[in-house]
Amino acid sequence: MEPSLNPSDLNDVVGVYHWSDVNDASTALAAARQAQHGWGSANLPTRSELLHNVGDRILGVADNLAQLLSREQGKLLSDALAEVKRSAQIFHYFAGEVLRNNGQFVRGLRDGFMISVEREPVGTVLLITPWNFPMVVPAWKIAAALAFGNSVILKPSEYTPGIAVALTEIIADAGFPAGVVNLLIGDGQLFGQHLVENVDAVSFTGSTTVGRIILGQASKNMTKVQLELGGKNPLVVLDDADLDHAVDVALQGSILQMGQRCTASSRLIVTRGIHDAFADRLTRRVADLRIGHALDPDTQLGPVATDRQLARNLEFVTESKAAGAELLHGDGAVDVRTQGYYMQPAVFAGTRSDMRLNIEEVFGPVVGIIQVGDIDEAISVANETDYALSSGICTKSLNAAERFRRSSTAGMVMVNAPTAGIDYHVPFGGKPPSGFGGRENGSAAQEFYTESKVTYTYNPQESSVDAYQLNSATKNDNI
Ligand code: UN1
Repeated sequence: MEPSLNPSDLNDVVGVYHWSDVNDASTALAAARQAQHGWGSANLPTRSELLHNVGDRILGVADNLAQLLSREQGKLLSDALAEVKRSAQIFHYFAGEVLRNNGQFVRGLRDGFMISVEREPVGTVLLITPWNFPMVVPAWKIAAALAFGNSVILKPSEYTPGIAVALTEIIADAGFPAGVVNLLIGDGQLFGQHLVENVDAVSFTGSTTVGRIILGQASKNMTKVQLELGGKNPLVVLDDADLDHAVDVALQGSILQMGQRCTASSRLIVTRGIHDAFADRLTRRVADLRIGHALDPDTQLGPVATDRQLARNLEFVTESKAAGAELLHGDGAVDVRTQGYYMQPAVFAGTRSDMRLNIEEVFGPVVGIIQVGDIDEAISVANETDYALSSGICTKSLNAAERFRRSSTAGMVMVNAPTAGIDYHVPFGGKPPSGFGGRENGSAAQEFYTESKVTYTYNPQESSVDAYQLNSATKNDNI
């Protein structure tokens, strides 16, 4: 049994949870396997209604879920409520996708042949989810997996078990058959490999380091894998940008939600003409943020979610100072009444691409400004990264935005908008090593959660042509 503490107030025990072991994992696997067949062939309107029902139930208890999410993860109550509501919308969206899982029916190349292409469930899928969005990431993986007829084993971050318990209880109460959705809590190192090798597919959101390990394990039995990994997302601000708007975008993308997003804007690349005004205004906005308990309605910046993450963030601050970056804000003490994982957000100027701050994903409110001469240099610096998740540009020039869009190596490009924040009805994700194995959400979800079954049907009674011959010009003796 492990206690889960509130990052805003370490005296507040949010819950005490049983951590699963390898026996629990085997039980979950057997249950999921047994339930999958029935679920995969369940009546489509029933399947759709159940998913819709989950969305409705989430909305019915949205305030309670938001409280729990905020207490467990440390995000502001308003952000938590937005995440809960979006999770409900995602269940509603995928309820519709159940009925849009259309195949194709086409004429074959040989006369008398008809071919159907249908999408079948992959089978039993393992969903491994992070602590930064502990409701919406499980929601979009579970909803998609279920919509297309799979059974599910959810393994949420050990830092956020409570919201996963709440979500899976809602799913159970909505009327899903037993075994269709299973939950394992705790240290994935104890049972993760066993599951990865024995399920049909794994969808993982987390660090690139762990993603690589999962990919290695999956190779044994060729388990289908989808990985949504780290980022080092550039936000370019050009001289002609609307200054207030650009500062807003940078603040949203890099500091708010404590920078705890894989899509966070973590390199601010700013051209010379606007640089000083931008750095000055951003610093003032950051310095004005009220840091405090996430449930306090006056708070604008809550705590970091975990002790490990706090230590990592502070290490980046110390090291960047030592490396010669200029700390514009972030050295002061934090005055909060409760004891929690609080820190001042840090903004550095005078940083370079070769500094660790601009190379590794921090996952915290620590951001560096890189000054550049013009758009050409901005584009090349933006692409000076191993990651390829999201990128952004602030400019009034359509031409500059279009050039940036075409040259960016990232999987997603935001124009005059934060690199973070996504829509669930379009594909989401990056290129390796930020993503692997296909995108999530929108039309991409069906690709991952189904396999195609192609059936060729020949009717000899209806065709006078030899079935084993292609039509004249393309006749191929090997067929
Ligand atoms: C969102 O922006 O609402 O950390 C979710 C991230 C993604 C989730 C984004 N894994 O940015």
